[in-house]
Amino acid sequence: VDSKKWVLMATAQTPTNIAVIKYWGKRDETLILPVNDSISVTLDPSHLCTTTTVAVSPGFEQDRMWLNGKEISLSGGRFQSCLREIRSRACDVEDKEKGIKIEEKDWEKLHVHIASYNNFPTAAGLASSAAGFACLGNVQVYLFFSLSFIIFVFWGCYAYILKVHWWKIDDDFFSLAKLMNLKENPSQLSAIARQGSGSACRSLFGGFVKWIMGKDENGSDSLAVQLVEEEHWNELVIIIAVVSARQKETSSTSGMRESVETSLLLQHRAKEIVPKRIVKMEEAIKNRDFSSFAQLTCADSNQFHAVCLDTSPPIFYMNDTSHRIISYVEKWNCSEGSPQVAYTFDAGPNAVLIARDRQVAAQLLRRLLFFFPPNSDTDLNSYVLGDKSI
Ligand code: 2P0
Repeated sequence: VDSKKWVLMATAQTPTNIAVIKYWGKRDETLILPVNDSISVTLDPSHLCTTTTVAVSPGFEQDRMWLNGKEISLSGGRFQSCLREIRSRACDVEDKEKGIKIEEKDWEKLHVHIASYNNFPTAAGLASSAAGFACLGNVQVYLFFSLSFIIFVFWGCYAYILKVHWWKIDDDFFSLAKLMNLKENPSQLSAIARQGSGSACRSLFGGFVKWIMGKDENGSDSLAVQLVEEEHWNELVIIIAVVSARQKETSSTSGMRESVETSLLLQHRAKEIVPKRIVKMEEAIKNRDFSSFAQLTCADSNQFHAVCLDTSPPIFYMNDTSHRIISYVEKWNCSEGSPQVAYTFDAGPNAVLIARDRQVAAQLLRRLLFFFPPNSDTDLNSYVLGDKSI
């Protein structure tokens, strides 16, 4: 590598995932090893995703990163460990046409520039969430691989975002891994993503994904696997209702640390409840058994929030509106005689609602708009995504 004139770039789109059996609690904080297995569904990146371009050039003097156009610090340990892991696996890259050759040993010396944008609708306030993406540890990782979590920008009304297609993952997904010509398979890459942010490892596959907690102390077997192929259960529709105008007060990382330290319910859940639930959930997904799927999803969300309440001091992620949505869905399911909609809430008040099919989703959307009308100053069209599919 002798010329300072070239820049090599790779771009990737990275989706988010929503857990139906939650990850909450680490047994190793540095390696990010969880206390239980978890299962998630990967969302369609055309609706909610981050597009990341990674560039490398001998002309770059340091690693730098921009999030939605604003430069952010890369000093965090998580970022550095991911970069180290990726660099150590980087392979030769050659572009004969342009006369560029980067050998394995060169990657140690080359710095990267990373630019990342999210595709949340700006008018909805969702895209202006650079500040709302408070946990830069997460952000840094998902820029590379995937992401765990999208922390929505909150405002005092609802946004409905519909997902109707399962996303199929391909090689373009891994921007940095691609740039550095990594040979690892997605499961092996997931173990690197995990070290940046736990739930990020589940976004390396489409469809339903399980993060196996693993047993090794070094974390080598704590990785993600795809449970069923992307098209397996494509009748499901996911609607995300953005509920609150406030940013969450307790980050997931510190919240789960406090729960591990203080909640007896967490210990019981990790040992006695989740292992059985994981088996049942895998069965429900395999058989496309919506009743069982919905029952397990709702129960696990409720237990995760019960663990938060069992933490000292207690952590409140849901708000009154979240509770009203739960009551509403429970009543609806009860009146139909079998579940039509599953709900799940992560470390925040926003509702993730999973409808059994498109008819139910259309009904759900109408009912949400009726019972939880958006603020009058909201332009609904600006944040209803994917509604044409319903
Ligand atoms: C999950 N959450 O399974 C659960 C449910 C939040 C509630 O994974 O510390 O941002 O970076 O590993 O991945 C959020 O945790 O935390 C999370 P770190 P992460 O999706």
